[in-house]
Amino acid sequence: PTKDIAGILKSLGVEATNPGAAIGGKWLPTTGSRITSYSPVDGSAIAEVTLADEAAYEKVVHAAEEAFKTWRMQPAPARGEVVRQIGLELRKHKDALGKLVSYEMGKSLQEGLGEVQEMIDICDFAVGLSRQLYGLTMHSERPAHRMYEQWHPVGLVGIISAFNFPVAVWSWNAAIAWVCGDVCVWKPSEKTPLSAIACQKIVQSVFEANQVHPGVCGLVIGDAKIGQKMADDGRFPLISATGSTRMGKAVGEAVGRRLGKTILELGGNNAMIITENADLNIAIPGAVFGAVGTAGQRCTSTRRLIIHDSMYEEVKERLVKAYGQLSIGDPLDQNNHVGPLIDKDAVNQYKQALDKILAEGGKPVIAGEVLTGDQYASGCYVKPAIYEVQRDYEIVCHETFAPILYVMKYSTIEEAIAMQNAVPQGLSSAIMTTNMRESELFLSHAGSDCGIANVNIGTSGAEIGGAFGGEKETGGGRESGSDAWKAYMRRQTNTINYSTELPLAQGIKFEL
Ligand code: UN1
Repeated sequence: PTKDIAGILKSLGVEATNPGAAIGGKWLPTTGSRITSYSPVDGSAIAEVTLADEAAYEKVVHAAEEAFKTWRMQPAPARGEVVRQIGLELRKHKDALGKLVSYEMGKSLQEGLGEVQEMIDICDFAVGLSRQLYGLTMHSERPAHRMYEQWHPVGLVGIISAFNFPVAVWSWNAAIAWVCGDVCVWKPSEKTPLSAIACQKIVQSVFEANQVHPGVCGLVIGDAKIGQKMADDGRFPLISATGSTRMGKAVGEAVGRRLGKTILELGGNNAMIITENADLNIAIPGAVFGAVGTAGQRCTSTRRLIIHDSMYEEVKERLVKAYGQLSIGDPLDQNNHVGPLIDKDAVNQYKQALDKILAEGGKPVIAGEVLTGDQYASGCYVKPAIYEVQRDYEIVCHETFAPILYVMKYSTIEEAIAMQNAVPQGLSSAIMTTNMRESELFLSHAGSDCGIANVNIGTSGAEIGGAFGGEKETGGGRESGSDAWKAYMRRQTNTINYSTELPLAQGIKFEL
């Protein structure tokens, strides 16, 4: 299935060697180091990218500043129309882009296509939103005064995204930011640069057809240093960063020092509670997809199962049976359920985590191992593992970006919720129950402390219509649907006096 990769790259306009910086469709020559994007699927070199250097970065940021002056004056629905056309263009390229994402990142083809579908969906959402950037009107306490609020674009939005959703997370930010009147500079993960280049080309064709200033969509491919530069750069009023908690703390600190705004969407350590009232025909597939989907490399992946005593042995047995049916291999082959990890560094982290689990006293239910053999020649394939652990192990409180599932027991629902909350991260959570008292407690103020709390569905696979993000070390930011758009705009309160007097608020008298 990956044999047609040359054709896929060609149809998306990705060359053998690509500059790593662009202002719309203008690709900038750079003198940065040259990197090769290797596929974790089969270890092949796909294409090369020259990383953005300082001069290219400056040009992209400068073009964004220029572009903002005209883009912000376009009516929001006109900006929405451009985003609508991007959605149409993405539909045309869904198959090729989905395959490239799958081949470059290693997720299953279904998930690669699903990711492009998320991009299409967020474009549709943003088009409607472009006519709904509502502010409130308030009644003034002063006679013949009108008071209302309006939302203006913030300006340059820096988007830092991770390898695991190499295209969708960018689109959640960019599509919303654009209808809000902002301009974007994107620093994708240097582990998935080609998927980013393909997106830049898709957008550019629409921009050119609509005479949009190319600076509205900037791209700088680089390492953490470029991300840090953006975080320090006062020309970006807003930085939206998705990735590890370690990265988010560095970005948050830098942006905070200059009192800029951030949207941080960082690590998760997502648990599913399986109660004595769970329907296991839903719970088991939900847990398995959550734990092994994307090879455990979603920030929403299920990492912990908190299981009622009375169900514990049965759940374990059914998990072992389900894991026994998983086929691991080329993610573009639709018969496989689990693809590779992103690279060998990730494999090392997986191995280190397994050592740590055992050192802390964890017991294998299904022991993890790195897979070898012809079809695993890239060295990036690992076996999805399950370990019995105690809730307070250090490794259990840490997000390992790999298919490792921890199982543990509880006896009361209050205890289960406390266990679910007893980690530093707060992204996603789920309860499997048919009992209304349990599910309502889980969703109450005394329940899950996460940004996402689900009943009878897994922890991953959120829809774009809701606000996406989480609390605590997950960073507190919200992207995508609901009113997440407000973070991309600045609020202005306006009071207008249409009388011939100058009454003061709070009844203050000031007479000359
Ligand atoms: C991420 O892993 O950074 O809910 C995003 C999900 C996806 C998004 C995950 N819609 O699993």
